[in-house]
Amino acid sequence: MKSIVWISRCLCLLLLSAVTQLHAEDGHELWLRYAALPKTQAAQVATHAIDYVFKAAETPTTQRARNELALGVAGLAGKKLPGSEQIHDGSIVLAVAGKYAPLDQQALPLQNIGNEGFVLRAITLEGHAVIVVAANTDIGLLYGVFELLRKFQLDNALAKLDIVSNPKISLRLLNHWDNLDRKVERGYAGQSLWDWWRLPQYLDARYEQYARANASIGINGTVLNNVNSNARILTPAYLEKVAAIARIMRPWGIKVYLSARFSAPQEIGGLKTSDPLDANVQKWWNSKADEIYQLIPDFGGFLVKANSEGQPGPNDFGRTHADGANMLAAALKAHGGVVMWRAFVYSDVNPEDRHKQAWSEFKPLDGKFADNVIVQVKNGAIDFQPREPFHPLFGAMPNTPLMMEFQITKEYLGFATHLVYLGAQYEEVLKADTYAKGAGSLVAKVIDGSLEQHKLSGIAGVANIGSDRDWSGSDFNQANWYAFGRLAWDPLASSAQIARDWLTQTFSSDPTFVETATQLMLRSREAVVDYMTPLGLAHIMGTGHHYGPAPWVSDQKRPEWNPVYYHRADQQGIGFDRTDTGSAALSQYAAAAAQHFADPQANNEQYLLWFRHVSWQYKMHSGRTLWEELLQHYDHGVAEVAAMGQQWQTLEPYVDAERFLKAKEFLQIQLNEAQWWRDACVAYFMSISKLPLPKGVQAPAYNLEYYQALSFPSAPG
Ligand code: BDP
Repeated sequence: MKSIVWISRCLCLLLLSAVTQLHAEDGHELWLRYAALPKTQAAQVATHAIDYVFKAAETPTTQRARNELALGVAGLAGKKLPGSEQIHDGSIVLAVAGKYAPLDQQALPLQNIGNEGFVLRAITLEGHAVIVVAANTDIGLLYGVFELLRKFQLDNALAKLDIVSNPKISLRLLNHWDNLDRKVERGYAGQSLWDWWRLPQYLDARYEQYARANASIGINGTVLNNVNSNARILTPAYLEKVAAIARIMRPWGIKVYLSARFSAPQEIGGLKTSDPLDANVQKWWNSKADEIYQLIPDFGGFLVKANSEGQPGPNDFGRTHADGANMLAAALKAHGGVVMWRAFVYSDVNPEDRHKQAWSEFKPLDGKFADNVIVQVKNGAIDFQPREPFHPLFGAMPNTPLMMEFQITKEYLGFATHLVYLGAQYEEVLKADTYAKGAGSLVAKVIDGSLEQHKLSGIAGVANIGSDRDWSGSDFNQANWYAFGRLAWDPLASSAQIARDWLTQTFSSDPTFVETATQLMLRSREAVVDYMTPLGLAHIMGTGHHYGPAPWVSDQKRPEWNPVYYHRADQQGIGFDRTDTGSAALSQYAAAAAQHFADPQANNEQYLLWFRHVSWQYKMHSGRTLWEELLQHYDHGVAEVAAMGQQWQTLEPYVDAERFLKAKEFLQIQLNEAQWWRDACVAYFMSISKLPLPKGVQAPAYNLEYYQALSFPSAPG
């Protein structure tokens, strides 16, 4: 009997270890693997992490900070951190201000770091060489621990550690476009993480893992449901489920928010109207807010998509966006909640250039929003294209706090399979100069509130997270989630450095690996621009699913849903004239920004066809004609993807087999599809320009009709 038990135990263990191995490197651990460091680095960490001394009140958050520290040091340096009362050389001192007098005498700059910041410093304390992690709050301490663990992996100068850090932006949020049936709009990583059906009784372990991953990069809020929202999320049964998620998020410093459907008073409240000036409607929202805060005392607030793409909104009742936003803001005000009101609006009955419509609608409302409203603006005026000039509303509404909306999920950038590092795109937008108050009025300064001294500031990323084991549909997509969080914390950080950090934490700290893979990631952004939409082209993708090239589409009901609306190619030339001879969208920018975008002398051809309509024979700075240049960019994009594939191939010795192979195969898909984009666009533009291909330029693999006939009825997202 005994031996049977013994044998079955061994079998179980074997099975378990096989399973562990199977899942060992499938991307599930994200950048929090804490894999063993190389010997010398591990030894360094071990000397700086003999034990830890805890000088803070015990809270669910500090518990998590301590666990994380122990977990990290165990993984990285193979060392158990015992935790002790006494300080020694090599102690890590975790302290919250006011809890440990000797540390308070050290004059750490705690008064400058607010509620979420931290100080990490190697100092001598009570005669011992220690590293302190100090903060004003337990959440600051948790962030400090994550940063310390990052430094253990990245830094060789631990004895000189000296970091004072606090987030520049106060609301750092993910936006989930997740529906209640678990479909994710524009999601390519499986189903929604939120298992509404089984909530609140069943709490998937992934909720906590999700919260931990977000906390590790400083994200402090999450909007759980789609902006194309279902009013049911506001019913009591669903609010219970939301409250259950909020309880898991709370210790990690993450607040929960909801997308609110503007017509909810009619749809679930039994009212005849949702007019924001109607007293009964106001009463309904007030009591809805009270009900929510009863369940979720730290509820963050509402995100609203109104009067956009068929969603209900205040315009339906003859009211403005400010009327709508302020009504919701009033309901949340007493509870400390905010309204994030989206500026992504355009209308099919408005003949004005789509680029101009949000500005025209929102600029006149500047200063008319309540003080707990923040207007959420997409990075560009059209829609998350591979490259867009920054949205003209940035810098144009000085009296209203504006927050940034980036897309992390790659709706227009090859979905989950293409390797496109978006950190580079985010950085380009954040560091763009609006010139609103002269040179240096960067978009980053608009959204961190510093340009106009706004207290409320925010940034949101449309999440790429789903139920896939690797969370984001590919390992490299995790980098976009990570980069978003890091840039939300510090919008002027370098995306190249962030890529290095991510690679080190996610794959390997080997310098050859990190340098090569960083180059690969950095070139990926320009590659996608080149093989999809070079020289300022935009929105020439397939209808509905938004995958693959379809510059020929011209049969959609709304003019601005047709790619031909955007490229305006004819036999003479190509591009959207947004100068004064065209739609004059350029005039929505400060003069110096406009000059940067569209002055031929400014030598900025990245945006040429976005702002100008030019002849196919237009002379580019290279000396080539526009036609030749366009072809050159398409070919370059494809060649870049081929080169990325080759670069990845050289990295095989540094990466575990499972993740190596997945990235390799995805890069092959990307190469095939880059070629498809190039060939289809070249075939189409040839048919319009009637120009031959210059010598040496390869003809598309198939004729135009072939590409036009492709269809994708079951595309994901
Ligand atoms: C577009 C997406 C659509 C979203 C919309 C939005 O195609 O699915 O609902 O943006 O942001 O890019 O509201």
